Amino acid sequence: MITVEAAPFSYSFPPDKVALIVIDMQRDFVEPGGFGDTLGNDVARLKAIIPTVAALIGLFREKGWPVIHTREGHRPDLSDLPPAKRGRGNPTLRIGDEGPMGRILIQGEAGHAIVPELAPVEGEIVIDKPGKGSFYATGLAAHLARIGITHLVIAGVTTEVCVQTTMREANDRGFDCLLIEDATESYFAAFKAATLDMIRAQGAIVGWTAPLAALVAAVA
Ligand code: C5J
Repeated sequence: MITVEAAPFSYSFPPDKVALIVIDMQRDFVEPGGFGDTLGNDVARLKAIIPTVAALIGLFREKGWPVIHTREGHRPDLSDLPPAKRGRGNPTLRIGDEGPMGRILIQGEAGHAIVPELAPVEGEIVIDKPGKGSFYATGLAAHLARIGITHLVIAGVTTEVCVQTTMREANDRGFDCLLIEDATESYFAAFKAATLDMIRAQGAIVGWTAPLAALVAAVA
């Protein structure tokens, strides 16, 4: 077992049963003109974590541990987009509309791609998901079962939406999850802080959190 100094108490994982899930590090969330921007958010906050996420991915690749990427998005015919999701909020462009990086949040468009610095390499699993959680309407659970994963290290955006939803889904399915604090970000600093608190509360009711440095120190 490898033990990480984490909160609310140390997190231990078997190195042959751990995987990294990098959630939605797509141009649509971190670059101007994408989905996050159309909703009125400051995307610069999210772009800032790219080097830390890259270092985390590098650590897993170096160790030969599985790296899984997710992408939020929809089919070009919008058949997997609930009207409630398309109608939500007051964005300048809605999901499926043509934007500067192609159609907003649509599979295959430039904005849907993972940022080049974090691009998946051959052999890494990429999960396309229509919802906020990574387990809903995807093959993620089957992939994790097939490769014998019991512990998940989690990174990506946004902390209180897709990251938190995925972590709760994973927790309910029996995975022990560690969220890397400086490898996740929200458009709202207060929401990130509150989410980290909620995850760790009541004796790690959803899971653990730790900075990347703590994980690096543990695996050294
Ligand atoms: C959002 C996400 N925030 N990836 N998606 O709509 O968190």
